[in-house]
Amino acid sequence: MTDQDYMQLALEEAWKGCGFVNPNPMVGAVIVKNGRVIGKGAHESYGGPHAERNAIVHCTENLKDATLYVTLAPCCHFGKTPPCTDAILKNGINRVVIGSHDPNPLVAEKSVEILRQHGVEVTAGILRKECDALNDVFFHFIRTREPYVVMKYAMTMDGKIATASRKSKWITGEAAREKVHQDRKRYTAIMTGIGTVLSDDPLLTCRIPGGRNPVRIVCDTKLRIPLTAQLVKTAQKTRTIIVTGSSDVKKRSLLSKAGCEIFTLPLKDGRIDLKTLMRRLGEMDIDSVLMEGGPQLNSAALESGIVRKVQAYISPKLFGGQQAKTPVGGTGVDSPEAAWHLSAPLITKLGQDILLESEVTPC
Ligand code: AOF
Ligand code: ZN
Repeated sequence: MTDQDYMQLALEEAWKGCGFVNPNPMVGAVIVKNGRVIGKGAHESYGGPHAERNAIVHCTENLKDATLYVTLAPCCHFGKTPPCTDAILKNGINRVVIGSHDPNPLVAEKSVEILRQHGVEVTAGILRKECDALNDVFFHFIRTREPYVVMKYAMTMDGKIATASRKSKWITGEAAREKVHQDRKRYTAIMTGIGTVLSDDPLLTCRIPGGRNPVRIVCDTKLRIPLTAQLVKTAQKTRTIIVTGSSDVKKRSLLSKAGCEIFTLPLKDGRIDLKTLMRRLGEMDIDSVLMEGGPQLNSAALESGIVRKVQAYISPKLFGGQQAKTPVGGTGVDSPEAAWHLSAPLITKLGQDILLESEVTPC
């Protein structure tokens, strides 16, 4: 087994924390001695022990002269838990292999220095790309304090998200839908627009075993959401935020009574200012938002510059129809040069469908 193989095991371990550690990072650790894995651990819940300490606790034998593989540089600060560097040194681990660098200013390169000063051999950057991808949310949030926004849509091969008669259930197959539910667990919040609520009456919950529901957010400028909407009817059980510019006192009070939280934001050109909304969500420690909206919300989000990743699910079907909707509305760009530029996509095959995932290059 190589360093890469052990780091791969640590990465698999890290996923155990998916959906339960935000806004902290997902981290996995593996401890190896004489060519055998003697302990594994993950950061499993927000505020709980870090991955390194969990791996140490799970060790089946003495750790002296063992190697620790960890997907993110160990911490060296007193936060909710004591520094992992202390535990590494106390247990006589003599080599530490790191995936990602930690941008947290409390950690940065300090922990590597501490370990080296104490004679521990440190190798950094093993499977760095994979380890960085695991925590795209954490890295973005710790730098900006604004949520990492993922714009998701499902379309046919002729680029339609609904038929001309506005029917959209179901475009993609089972495997693609399963991936969407995993993402509803991974990202802290899910956001949609009033158009989608009125046409689809969605629940926006996570329906996989061991899942956890995202905070549900509806952008509803004029507070048109019906009290009979599934989102409103289930708001007592699952946190639901309606973002509006309306001061309709009666409707606000009825929605509050049903368990919804109402956020009032000043409107910009008659629309919710999504950048301000993101700042406000960031203050609430909401580190990530999965957008499952329609063409209006998608164009507003792109125009306001909040989108960091685009997920396009493409199904081998054709809907046709001049009036059938496409994923991004608004007026669009004038010339191809003015396009939003995306990174080369990661391509995943999901049953008959494919998923293209690209980062949005900031302007
Ligand atoms: C984690 N889990 O496994 C590791 C982290 O507030 P604290 O004490 O939990 O510390 C959070 C910081 O610790 C986090 O921002 C990151 O920089 C570092 N490492 N955090 O939540 C872990 N190894
Ligand atoms: Zn730590």
